[in-house]
Amino acid sequence: MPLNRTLSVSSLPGLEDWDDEFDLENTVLFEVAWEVANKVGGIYTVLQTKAKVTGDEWGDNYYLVGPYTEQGVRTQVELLEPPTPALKRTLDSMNSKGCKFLAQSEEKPHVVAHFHEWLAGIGLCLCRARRLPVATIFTTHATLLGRYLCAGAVDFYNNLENFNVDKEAGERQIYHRYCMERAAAHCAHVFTTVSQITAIEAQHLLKRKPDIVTPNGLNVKKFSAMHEFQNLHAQSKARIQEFVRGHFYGHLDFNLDKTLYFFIAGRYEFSNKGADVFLEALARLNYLLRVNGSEQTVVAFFIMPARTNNFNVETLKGQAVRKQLWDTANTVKEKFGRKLYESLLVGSLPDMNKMLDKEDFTMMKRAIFATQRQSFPPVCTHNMLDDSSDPILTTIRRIGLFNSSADRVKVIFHPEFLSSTSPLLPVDYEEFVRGCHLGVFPSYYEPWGYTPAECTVMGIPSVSTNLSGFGCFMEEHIADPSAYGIYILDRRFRGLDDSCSQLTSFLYSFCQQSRRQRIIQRNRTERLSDLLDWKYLGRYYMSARHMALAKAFPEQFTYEPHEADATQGYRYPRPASVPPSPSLSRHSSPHQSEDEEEPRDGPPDEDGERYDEDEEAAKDRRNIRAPEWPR
Ligand code: G6P
Ligand code: 1S3
Repeated sequence: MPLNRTLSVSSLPGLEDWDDEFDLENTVLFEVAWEVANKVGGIYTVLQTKAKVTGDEWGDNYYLVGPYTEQGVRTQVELLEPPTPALKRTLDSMNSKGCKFLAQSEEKPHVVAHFHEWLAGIGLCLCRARRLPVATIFTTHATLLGRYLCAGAVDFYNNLENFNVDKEAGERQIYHRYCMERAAAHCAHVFTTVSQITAIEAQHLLKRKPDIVTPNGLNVKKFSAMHEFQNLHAQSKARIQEFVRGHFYGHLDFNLDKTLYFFIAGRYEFSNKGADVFLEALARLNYLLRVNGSEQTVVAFFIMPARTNNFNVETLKGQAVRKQLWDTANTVKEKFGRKLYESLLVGSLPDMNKMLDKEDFTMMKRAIFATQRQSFPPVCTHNMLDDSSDPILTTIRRIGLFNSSADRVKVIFHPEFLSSTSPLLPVDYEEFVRGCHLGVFPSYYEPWGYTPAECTVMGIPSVSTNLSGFGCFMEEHIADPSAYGIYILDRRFRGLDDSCSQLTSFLYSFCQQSRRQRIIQRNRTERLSDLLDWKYLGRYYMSARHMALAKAFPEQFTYEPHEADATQGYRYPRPASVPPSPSLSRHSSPHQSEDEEEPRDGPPDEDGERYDEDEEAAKDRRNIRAPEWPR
C-alpha cells in the first residue's frame, strides 16, 4: 500500500516540507492510551485531533488502542470485522478471555508502539520485559509527581534539582504509580514530552532527558474570508448576552454593548490552573474600573466541573423570567402590528394613543414586576455539594465579588462543562469560546495547555504563562506576542503578588481597547493559527517514530537527527502596523473611537495611516524569519 511520507506545511510560508526518505512499507503503528475514544482531558484532544495527519502518513496501518467503554463504542467508533485470519484468531482469543477490543493488523510487520502516560506505560514495560520485537515510544503529558508537588505549597521550579523523588512520591502515596511512569520512561526506545518545560521537569523527576519534544497541535479550520470568524464571534456573543440578560435580571444596570466576557475553563485544579491568580486579579480590576469611573463591565466565567446536585433555582428562574419578558414583548408587538395593519388598510394613519390598551399595560406591568429580586444575581449556577469549602466560592467570599450593582466585574461560576442541550446556557464549548473576548489561563502547572491554543485558532486572545508549554512555545515563535493577543504572564521569575499585578494590568489594558482595536487584534490572533496546526506540528511525532524504528531495528532503518533542536525554526514578526517602541506597542493598534466599528475601509488613524488587514497580513508574511529547521 502506498504510504504518504511527507506532511504538507505549505500553510506556513518560508517553512519547507519535511521530506524524510523513510520506508514505512510493512510497518505498523499502534498508539495506546487511556484516553483513546474516552474523553477525560487534554490527551483525548491530542489523539483525536492528531488522528488525521497520522492516518495520512500510515494509512490502514495505524491503530489506536484504548479502554473498552460502552459509551465510547456507542458514540465514537465504527465496529469492523478483522481483515486477516491471523488477526481474527488473535482477537477471538482475546475476546474469549474477556478482553474486548478495537483493532486491525498485518502479518509480521515492523511494529511501532506508542504509549501515552503511565497508565498505558505498563504495556511498554511488558513489551521490553518480554523482549518483543517492537519499537517503543513513551510520551508523558505531565509527570505524576510534578502535578502532586505543584498542587501543594511547594516552590516547584526553583527546587527541581533538589527533590528526593522517592521520598516525595512515597509521602504522597503515589510511589507505585510513580515507579511505573519512571520505568516506562526508561524502558522506551524514545521518550518524549509535550513541551520544553516538561522536558526539564521529566529530566529531574523521572531521571531521563526526553529525546524529542512533541508539542500539541490542533485541526485548524480555515475560513475563506477573514470576516467569517468575526461574524461567528458576534453571533456567539449574542447567545452569551441572552444568558446574561436572564442571569442578571432586575440588575441589568450595565450596558451590554460595553460588556466584555472573560473566561477560564478546564479541570478543576484551583491553583495549578491559576484560578487563584485570576480571582485576585479580577478583584483588583474591579477596583481599578470603579475608581476610574469606567463604563466597561466585565463578566468573568469560571467553567470548571465540581460536585453538584444540579442547577440552582434562582439561576433557572433568571432564564424563565427573561423568556417571559420576551414572550410578553412579542405578544404586544403582534397586537400592535395587527392594529397598525388594519388602520393602513382603510387608508389612515393610526392614532398612536390607542395602539396599546389597558390589558397590554397590565401584561407588561406584570412582566416587569416579575423582574424584581431582593438578592444579588447568583455567583454560582449550580447547587454545590461542597459549597462551604469550595476554593472558588471561598475566595469569592473573601474578596467580595458578589455581583452587586457597584461591581464592574461580575463573576459566574458554572461548575459543569458546557453543552448545547443545557436549559441554562445552551452553547457548546467552541461556541462559547468564540463569543468571549478573552480566555484567561494563568496556570502554575501546565505541561502544554490546550485552552489558550483553542482560543488562538478561533481568533480569541488569551492569557497564558511562561510556566505553560503553550506560553513558552508562543514566546519562542512570536516576536511581539501581546500584539497578537497572546498575553504571557510571568509566573517563573515573579512572586504570586507580582504575577497578580501583572495580570491585572493585562486585563485593565484589554478593557481600555476600543471595539475597533479588539477586532484588529482578533484578526491577528487568528493569523497565528497555522503555527498550531498538526499539519506543521505532526512532524515531531513523525520524527519520534522514525527514531524509535531506527533504534529498535538498526539493520533496516537509519535515522538522521535534524541538526537544530526540533522546536526551533520559525518566528512570527511583530505585526507590520505596530510601532517598534515597546512603550508604544502596548496597544495593539492605533487608538480609535468605540463608534468606529469595522477596521476595514475605516477612516485614517490618528497618525494618518489607514489600516488594511490583508496588507498587514501580507507584510507579516514577507517578514517571517528564514527557518533554522529543518536544514
Ligand atoms: C465582529 C463582528 C462585528 C462586531 C464585533 C464586535 O468583529 O464582525 O460586526 O461589531 O465583532 O466586537 P466586540 O469585541 O465588541 O465583541
Ligand atoms: C495534560 O492534561 P492536564 O490538563 O492534566 O495533558 C494535556 C495534553 O497534552 C496538556 O495540554 C496539559 O497541559 C496537561 O495537563
